[in-house]
Amino acid sequence: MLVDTIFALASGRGRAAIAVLRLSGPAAGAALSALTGRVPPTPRAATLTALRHPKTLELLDRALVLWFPAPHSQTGEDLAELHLHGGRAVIDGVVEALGAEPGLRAAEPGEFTRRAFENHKLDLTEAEAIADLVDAETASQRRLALEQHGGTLGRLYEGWRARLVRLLAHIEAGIDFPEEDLPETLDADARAELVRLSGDLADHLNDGRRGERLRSGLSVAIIGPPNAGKSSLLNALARREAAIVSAQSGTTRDVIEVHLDLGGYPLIVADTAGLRESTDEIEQEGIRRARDRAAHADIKLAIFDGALWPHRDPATEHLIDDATLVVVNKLDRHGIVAPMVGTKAAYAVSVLSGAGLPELIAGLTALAARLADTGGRPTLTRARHRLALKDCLGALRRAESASLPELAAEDVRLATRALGRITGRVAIDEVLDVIFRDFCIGK
Ligand SMILES: Nc1nc2c(ncn2[C@@H]2O[C@H](COP(=O)(O)OP(=O)(O)OP(=O)(O)O)[C@@H](O)[C@H]2O)c(=O)[nH]1
Ligand SMILES: [Mg+2]
Repeated sequence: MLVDTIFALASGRGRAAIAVLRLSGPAAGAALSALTGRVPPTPRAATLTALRHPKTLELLDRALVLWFPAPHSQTGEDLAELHLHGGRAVIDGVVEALGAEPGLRAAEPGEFTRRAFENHKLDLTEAEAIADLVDAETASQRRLALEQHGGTLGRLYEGWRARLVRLLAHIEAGIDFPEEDLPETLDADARAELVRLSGDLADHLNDGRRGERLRSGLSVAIIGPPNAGKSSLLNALARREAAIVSAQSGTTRDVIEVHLDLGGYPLIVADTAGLRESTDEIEQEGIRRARDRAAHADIKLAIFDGALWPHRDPATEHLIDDATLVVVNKLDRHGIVAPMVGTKAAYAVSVLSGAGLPELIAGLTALAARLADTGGRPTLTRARHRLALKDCLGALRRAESASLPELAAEDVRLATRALGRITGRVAIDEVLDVIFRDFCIGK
């Protein structure tokens, strides 16, 4: 099969000191020679060289060139990196020249990483980790992506898959070589291993969605009655005037979101409309959205208007649960230092003066850590992993209760395939398309 040679800008668009362009494939060396007018430079060494248009010989840039001959490259193919000066005209000139070379074309999204996967340089969990690393906005997301990139998750799943393959061989040996009488059920060893494996999987699945939460950001909903200071709190957390604040109740109608990095945890904080009975159609819709946010949030900040203390809005109080931090605002007006709401200790704050806010932020960070800290254990980070693991566990549970060893063997085979879908160690073209489609070009 003839493989195209692909090229793409690996660094971001826009003016920069340096722009990195990568080429990968069998014609990479020839294209490099055409641009530099010489044989490819010493492998894996930085070489400063002039780049000229192969046809017009016009000088395009003086660039640093790196040459990685196959198979010792990121993609496993011949690969070259051009470290250009990061100006538009420089990049355009080189891209135009490369596009005119035989066998070269612009890369599709994710194509470099896909080639690395197809050449067994990494498994699918590691490929996904590259996308996550590029998207990581906080330290904890970076840590999670780096662990997965290092192969911890892939190794865990491959370890389980290897155990399943051994178990399958064991069961099938019993079927193919029965002594005298055909075995009616699984032997005790096989059964014990099945139970151990499904226990391990169930533990891993029962992780409170930590990895997925960390990867996508924890959702926080600020809820409360009108005028309690929800928008003021959002602005204080965001340190900017993201939402309109006014003494008029019913100011906020729509959901307003800000992204925050709190102690390394990614938070998506939403300010919502004040909860109250309303006849205004727009406000009613806002309140419906507020309730919807509250229902789906990982964390709720229930904020009460301390100026009305001890009155507390029953609609807000009703929504308090384990993942709720209760806040009584306007401490400057009520002066109660340790308010209780039901059985819950509330944070007394004044968003206006800033009093009590450090304690509230510390509490919020601690709760985020409790919900998203993976404790360094390999943690699934995507719904794709979870689905495959659930399929695998389902098949193992069926195998445990199978009436015949033949049926158990078939279920174990299905379980093995389900795990293989995660790391990509089985034929799974349709899964590949879905994963690499989400990459951006040049990765
Ligand atoms: N005294 C005092 N006033 C505050 C404090 N925090 C907010 N306010 C005032 O309370 C009023 C309402 O604040 P908002 O932040 O708009 O309240 P909200 O909960 O978003 O209100 P709605 O959007 O109408 O639901 C404004 O006039 C704020 O300036 C505080 O800590 N102390
Ligand atoms: Mg508001």
